[in-house]
Formats: sequence, C-alpha cells, structure tokens
Amino acid sequence: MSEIVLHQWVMSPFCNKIRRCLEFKGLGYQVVNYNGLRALQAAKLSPAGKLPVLDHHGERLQDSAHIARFLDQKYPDKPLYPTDPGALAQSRLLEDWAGTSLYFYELYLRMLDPVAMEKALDLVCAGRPHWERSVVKLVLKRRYPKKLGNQGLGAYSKVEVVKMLLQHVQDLDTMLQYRLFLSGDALTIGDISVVAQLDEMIRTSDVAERILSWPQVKAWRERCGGLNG
Ligand SMILES: N[C@@H](CCC(=O)N[C@@H](CS)C(=O)NCC(=O)O)C(=O)O
Repeated sequence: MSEIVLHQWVMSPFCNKIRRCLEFKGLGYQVVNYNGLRALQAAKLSPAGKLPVLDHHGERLQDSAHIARFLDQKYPDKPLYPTDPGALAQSRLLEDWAGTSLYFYELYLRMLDPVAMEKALDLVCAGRPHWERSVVKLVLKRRYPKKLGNQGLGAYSKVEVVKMLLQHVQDLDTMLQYRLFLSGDALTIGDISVVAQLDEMIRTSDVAERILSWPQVKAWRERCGGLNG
C-alpha cells in the first residue's frame, strides 16, 4: 500500500477536490473506494463519518479543507493557498462557498432527479453485488430530500434551482473574463474547490450542457485539468 491513501467515493465532490490537490502537488497515492454497502465502513473511518479521509504516512486526516491545508504545509513547493493576501482571502472564501453553498446544488441535481440518481448509483455501486444497489438507492432517497429541506434549497422547484445555479455560473464566467483563474493568474484551492463541485454536476446532471455553455467557465475548467477519476 502507498504511503498516501485516499478513502473515497469517486463521485464525491470533496473527494474529487482532494484528488485534484494531490495531483496538483504531483504526489503518488492510492484510493480505497467505499462503493455499495461498504459505505457503512466509511462512516467508521473518522469521527465525522464523512469522506474524504486521507492516510498520510500513518496519520489519518479528515475534512477536505483540513487535508488541503495539511498538504500545503507538508509540500509547500506548489502552494494551494497563495501567499498574496488578496488572492489568499478570495481563494479561502471560494473554498468555503463551494463546500457550503455550491455543494447543495450538486446534491439537489443528483439526488432529486431520477435520471441523475441512476447515474450516481452506477458510480457508487460499481463493482458491488447488484442487490446492494436497491439498498443504497433507498438510503439516498431517504436521506437527501431531508438534508436539502433543512438547508433550504429543497423548498425550491428544479426550474428555480437551475436558474439560481446558472446565475452563479454566469458570475464565475464574468470573473474569468478578467483573469485566468478565479483568484488571479494561478490555480488555487478556490479553483479546485469550485471546479470539483461543477465536475460532479456535469458528470450526472442534465444541466451539464448549460453549465458548459459559458465559454470562460468551459475554458477555465479545461485549464484546471478536466474531470479526474
Ligand atoms: N466538510 C466536509 C464534507 C464532506 C462530505 O460532506 N462528504 C460527503 C460525501 S460528498 C459524505 O461523506 N457524506 C456522507 C454522510 O454525510 O454521511 C469536507 O470538506 O470534507
């Protein structure tokens, strides 16, 4: 086993974020996937019970923001968090916005849409016995409407949610008319966090084409390295 192991679901935007961080830093790593009912074991890996979890030379870390900061301390050569104070402030705010706002759009478009849900099940049940798929589907269908209801987005129709999301995408497109990346001319944790959320919408949702119809966003996503995993 490699000295760096990422415990993940391939379709998790936060796991996508950490794959991107590791690849940006040029670090070799292995992944352990928690597909199907193996998800029950994922919950035991850390106190929060969420993924990603990263094992780094025997040290176990959880939470993507914490992991990204840890990687920057250990491997400072290619910083995820820029040194320029303005760029640093923007990239940290974008990281937080991606995880606390954009994530719920991704969840809505994936978990409340029957076609996207089937695509997500293909990903999260790959390699597992077929019967596990119906159990996982039941859990997802129970858990996420409640979660989205509590967060607030669940109260809106899909048309309204897509409209709000596309306004955000348009705003990103406007920001990118003046710079190569969201906080300036270099890729930062802000770009990685935002693109990881958009990737997972593009992967399973029928809104993909409309997101990619924004030319600056499309070109920026390619500069960020496309979908990995
Ligand atoms: N703040 C955490 C969020 C991680 C997160 O919500 N992961 C989701 C997968 S996308 C998860 O583990 N969900 C399972 C659960 O909530 O039980 C991070 O940045 O790592």
